Amino acid sequence: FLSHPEDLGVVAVGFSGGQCKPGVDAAPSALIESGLLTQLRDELNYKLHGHDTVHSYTDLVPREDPPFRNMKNPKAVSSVTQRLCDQVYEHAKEGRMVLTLGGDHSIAIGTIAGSAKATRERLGREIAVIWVDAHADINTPETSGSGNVHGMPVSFLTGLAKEEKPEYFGWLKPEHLISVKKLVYIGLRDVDPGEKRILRENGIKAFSMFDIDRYGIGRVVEMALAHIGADTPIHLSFDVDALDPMWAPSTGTPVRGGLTLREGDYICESVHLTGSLVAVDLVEVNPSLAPEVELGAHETVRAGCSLVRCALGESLL
Ligand code: 5AB
Ligand code: MN
Ligand code: MN
Ligand code: MN
Repeated sequence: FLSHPEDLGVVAVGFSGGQCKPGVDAAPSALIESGLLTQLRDELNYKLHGHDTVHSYTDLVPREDPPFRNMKNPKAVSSVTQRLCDQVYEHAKEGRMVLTLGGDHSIAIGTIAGSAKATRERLGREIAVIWVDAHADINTPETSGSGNVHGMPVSFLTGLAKEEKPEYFGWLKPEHLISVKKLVYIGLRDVDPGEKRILRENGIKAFSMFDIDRYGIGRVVEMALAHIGADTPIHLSFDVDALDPMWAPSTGTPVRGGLTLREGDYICESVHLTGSLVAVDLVEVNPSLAPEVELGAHETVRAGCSLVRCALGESLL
């Protein structure tokens, strides 16, 4: 689906307004400093675009941003994701693969909206989304207990949550949205009651940790790919908290009983092998959160780099 598969649009987003813990904004720099982009360039032979800037979008964060429909920092998240949507769109419409380094998971509102729109325009196709996460991130503003937008991106992207006002995600138009039929989850183990209802009522395909224990990661990925169908452009949105805290302790909402690093890498490798990948997000690395900060941050950054390299083809022999 890519007209320039060796070209990689990089969008580094130091944004943390979709949740309340500081630190996740430092992740893109930490990932880059640990050598990720150099490896992509020198070892995987990508031609990088947009890699020189880590965007913090401070100009877009308003001084006053009171809750709206229960959402925290609604104007900031809306305007940052809107800008991000344009940035991802600009890369994707050139036929480049797009890599976004977050930031908290609210940023997927922008990245997926941008790749959905570009793929519609360029190929007349709908994208599929593989959402790898401990959480479903499909709360509506009304079902959310926390008010944190990083727990809501999928509801806005599927149109299950709607808002007219442009400053509160009303900028999302039909061309930005994805179908619930082409969405599939892997790794779930901490889903809110309201989210379970939404998943059930909309028949959304989800593979939880139970399914991974039952079938093994190989069959789960096979079933996930079969669900979206061969020959469909794929956007992979990987929340590092899908991994067990043993591998990724430095993250805002860790949940025990998760994927091993190898299982995470395997998902990324398999998605790469389809040849249908058009965009990847890596989110929720927070280098300042871990029981033993220094060690935990290092391990989490290392895991994040491994996932990205696998998604971009490192394991091809
Ligand atoms: B993450 C929770 N469901 O809505 C909520 O890390 C957690 O992007 C959301 O997956 C976790 O606040 C968001 C309780
Ligand atoms: Mn080219
Ligand atoms: Mn999560
Ligand atoms: Mn998430």
